[in-house]
Amino acid sequence: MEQGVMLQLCPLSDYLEAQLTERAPVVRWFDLDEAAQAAWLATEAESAKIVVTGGHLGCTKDLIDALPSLGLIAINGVGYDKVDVPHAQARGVAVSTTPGVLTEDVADLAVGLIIGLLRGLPAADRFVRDGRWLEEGFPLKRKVTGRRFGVVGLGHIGRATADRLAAFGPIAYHGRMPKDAPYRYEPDLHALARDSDVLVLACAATEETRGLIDGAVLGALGPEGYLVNVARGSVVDEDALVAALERGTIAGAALDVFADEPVVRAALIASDRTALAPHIASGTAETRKAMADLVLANVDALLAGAPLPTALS
Ligand code: 8YV
Repeated sequence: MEQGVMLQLCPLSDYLEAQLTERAPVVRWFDLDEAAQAAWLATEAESAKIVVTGGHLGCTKDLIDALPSLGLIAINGVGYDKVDVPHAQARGVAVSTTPGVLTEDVADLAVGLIIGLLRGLPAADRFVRDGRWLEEGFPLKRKVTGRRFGVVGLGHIGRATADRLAAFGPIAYHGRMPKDAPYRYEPDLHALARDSDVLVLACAATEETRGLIDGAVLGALGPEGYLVNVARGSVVDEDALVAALERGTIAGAALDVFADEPVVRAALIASDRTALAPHIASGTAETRKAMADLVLANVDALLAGAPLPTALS
């Protein structure tokens, strides 16, 4: 395929940006304002062969439709909820992701968030920095070992999370169907929430899982229960979550993902029941390098007219 131009929709690692520019001219789409984007499309749209984007951002249907020669949307991530994949594929546009390489990091972060939330690590850090230790002791927090963990979505990330959490306490999981795993399958999400001390979200964001964690599920989790989300913000009804945190109908929540990120609701920021992270689950140098190499493998394959290594089917 003629190399064409690549549209880069969001900032990427220095390594990936440098590698992309070695392959073809790159248009930094996120640096252009709306008028500049429209002007570019009016004259250059035909030249764009590849879109490179993040899992959190995807690519709009409008942009797909505005690029007649587009051959690939290369997502630097595993989530493809922000791309209308059937629509892209119907237009002959392949969509690739970076499966496998970020599983362990996301699972590690889920465990870190659980310990951080139950032991109050964000507040403990502030406590030392603010000099309050000189005046008083840090309040007692909650024990992690012995908790009952419920995992929603036992895909690769859910399984890796469950395997780590098994060192701390009993595991049950919910999903569309039981998996070949040494953990208790719970077909009823409300029952899973009721029987869990910590409910960890690791499912894909789909129409089916949109708002899955609603007031009723949070109510079932109960005033001693904690919610941890390393999946997508859309899986949680954030109004219901804010209400549950404010009323103390759940004990707390640790969140790496948000409905409208990077905008985080003031109520989640203000709550002393939350531990918050800026969507960093795959954010290690090692994993971002491995993700970048998978993006590049797909870009190279498209340019060479070869089969794409990790395209969605
Ligand atoms: C990234 C992600 O933060 O894999 C995903 O779907 O959301 C994350 O790994 C993001 O895609 C980085 O571009």
